[in-house]
Amino acid sequence: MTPVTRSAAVKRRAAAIGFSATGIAPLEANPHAPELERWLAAGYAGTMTYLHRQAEKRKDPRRIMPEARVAVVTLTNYFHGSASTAPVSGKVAQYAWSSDYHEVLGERLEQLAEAIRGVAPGAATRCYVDAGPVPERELAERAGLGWIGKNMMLIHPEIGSYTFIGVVLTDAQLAADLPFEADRCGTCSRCLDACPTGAFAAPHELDARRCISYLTIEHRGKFRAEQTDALSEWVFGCDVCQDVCPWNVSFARSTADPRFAAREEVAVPDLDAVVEMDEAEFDRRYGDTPFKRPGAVGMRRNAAAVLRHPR
Ligand code: B12
Ligand code: SF4
Ligand code: SF4
Repeated sequence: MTPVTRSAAVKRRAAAIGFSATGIAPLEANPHAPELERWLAAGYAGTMTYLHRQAEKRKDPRRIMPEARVAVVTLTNYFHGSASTAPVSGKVAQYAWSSDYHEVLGERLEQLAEAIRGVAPGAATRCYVDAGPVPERELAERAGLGWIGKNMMLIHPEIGSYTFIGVVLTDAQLAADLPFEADRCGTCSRCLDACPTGAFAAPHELDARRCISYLTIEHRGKFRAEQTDALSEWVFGCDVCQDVCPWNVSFARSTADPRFAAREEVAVPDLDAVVEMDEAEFDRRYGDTPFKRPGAVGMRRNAAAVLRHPR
């Protein structure tokens, strides 16, 4: 097999496993390392101190796995339709409406890694999804899967941005794709204008400390009054800067993947019940969902903040 036929076989297998799109990027120094440095120096990472610790590897992903030559990058569509959840109960970002994607995609990436070893016997492989020091959006762009929009999302021209990114790093000899070089945002600035908290300091420059997603998922401890207000009706994550993007309005299609079927108690949680929930009940109900990141303490805080917000 040649590197080209090996790559084609890996992509066919990826489609059969259920990935929406797959591309292959050569592992090279990150051309946007200076932007990452500036972003961190500005303090935009807030308390996500792991991003500082991982910076050297994000700036040069060859340091993550020195023998690796390429990243096999996958997108998985999780869109559930344009309707947001009923604000009466608090909104949840669509990526969290089903069981934890880390587990579903972790299993699928392992199957893909097995397929890579099938076409390149003895190859080393390592799988990542939203974990580890992997610059996932950067690699997806270099694998030809789309461009990084002004809202910092990786946007696929036929699928939109409601996608998870999953990566397999490998030393297998696979032919790489061309990077996606076009910037299809043009003069549009809808995402920047629509952000309810004004979290974008500039295009491609998100001050995470002001982002509802950060506040509801990553922030630990109590909210200050202005943070409580910032949440508005969002109890977990936020989709505003994706909802308004014309590429999603035109191209995003609902997923039919049964592993990402929406679960009502996650998509439309009963906030009064969440506020009252003890750890055991929270684990029983939400232990296998993305809510486990902020945990019972964080979700009780978020729910209380949304309930305080006048509707
Ligand atoms: C930390 C983090 C967050 C933080 C910070 C977000 C941010 N914008 O950086 C918070 C908690 C706020 C967050 C929120 C969300 N996140 Co998040 N997050 C991450 C994580 C773990 C690291 C991202 C990171 O390193 N940020 C630092 C910035 C500086 O780096 P970067 O995002 O890679 O950006 C690069 C480019 O923007 C480029 N760049 C900089 N300037 C310029 C200029 C131009 C012109 C260009 C082209 C590029 C460019 O350089 C940067 C550094 O390489 C990744 C997973 C991962 N391992 O990468 C998921 C990830 C980015 N998140 C994801 C998701 C789904 C979300 C949310 C949509 C969830 C939600 N609905 O609430 C929101 C979206 C908010 C937004 N508009 O970005 C997905 C994105 C999928 C996609 N299609 O893009 C990822 C990839 C996880 C995954 N595996 O699916 N997230
Ligand atoms: S996720 Fe929401 S709060 Fe965060 S940048 Fe996008 S629109 Fe703003
Ligand atoms: S809303 Fe407009 S500017 Fe923002 S990411 Fe989409 S196309 Fe780009």
